[in-house]
Amino acid sequence: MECLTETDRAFYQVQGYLTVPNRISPETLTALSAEVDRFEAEARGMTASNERLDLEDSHHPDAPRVRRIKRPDLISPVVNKLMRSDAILAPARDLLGPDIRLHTTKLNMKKAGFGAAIEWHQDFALYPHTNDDVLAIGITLDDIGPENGPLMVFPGSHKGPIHDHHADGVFVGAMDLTASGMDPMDAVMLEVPAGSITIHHARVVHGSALNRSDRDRRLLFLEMMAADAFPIMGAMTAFDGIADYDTRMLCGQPTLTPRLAPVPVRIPQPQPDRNASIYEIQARLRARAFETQP
Ligand SMILES: O=C(O)CCC(=O)C(=O)O
Repeated sequence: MECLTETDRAFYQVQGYLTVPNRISPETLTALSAEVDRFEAEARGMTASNERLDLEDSHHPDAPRVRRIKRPDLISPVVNKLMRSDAILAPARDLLGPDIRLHTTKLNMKKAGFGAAIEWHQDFALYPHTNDDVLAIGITLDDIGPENGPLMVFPGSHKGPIHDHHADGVFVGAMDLTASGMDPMDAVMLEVPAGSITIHHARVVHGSALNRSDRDRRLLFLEMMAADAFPIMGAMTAFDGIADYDTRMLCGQPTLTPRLAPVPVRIPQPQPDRNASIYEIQARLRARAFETQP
């Protein structure tokens, strides 16, 4: 083990999540916040989301509202450096082994007063792989408490089925908790100070509410998997052949031999008609659990 304890790893394996408080240096946190400010400034004057920024439904060119910075590892040197640092990769290796590939990155803003909810879902429903050594590391830019839209997870749900994430015959990236027989009271909130990391297993059921509070909840997600976990047909994982796929190696060695594990899988197809963000596709779910924007 490089940085986690055996107790941490056992907790993650049983519960499907883990928090590691105060893992990110104050200097990195300040640099990340400055990057966020830079991208938010870019949104002024924008009339629609683009390949860099996903805008809130209530965005206005004169009153910019960003809900997500897309692929910040590609447009922010600070994020890219952090993603490749031991602050992130040491705990990742403790849980996934030495060979790790990036799936994607995103910085969900959930700004004070209006930051959008993310409906309950399992990441593995969006991108099923040949084994489930797949997880997301969240880096908290702000203190996270019950009031500002904490990430919520159902402990142990990563050992259960992949739930139905379809509505009206189309994949919507969100599940109806009631239909799946789950009670929101069983979810736990990941409350951690700024500069901490959260880790959640790709099969764990998770979501987060609208941020009505007066405090931002900015959370950078780095999603990754063991290098021998390969996407299954229909997964929302885009790459141009193996050379492109291998550019995503974060550490260790790539392989051409997927490890096949007996994991439950549902194919996230048919997809909605356009390449929309999770916020847009989840809007098709009829039984939404969380309040939408004021
Ligand atoms: O930002 C959050 O609270 C949830 C993020 C998430 O699950 C996602 O973006 O897929």
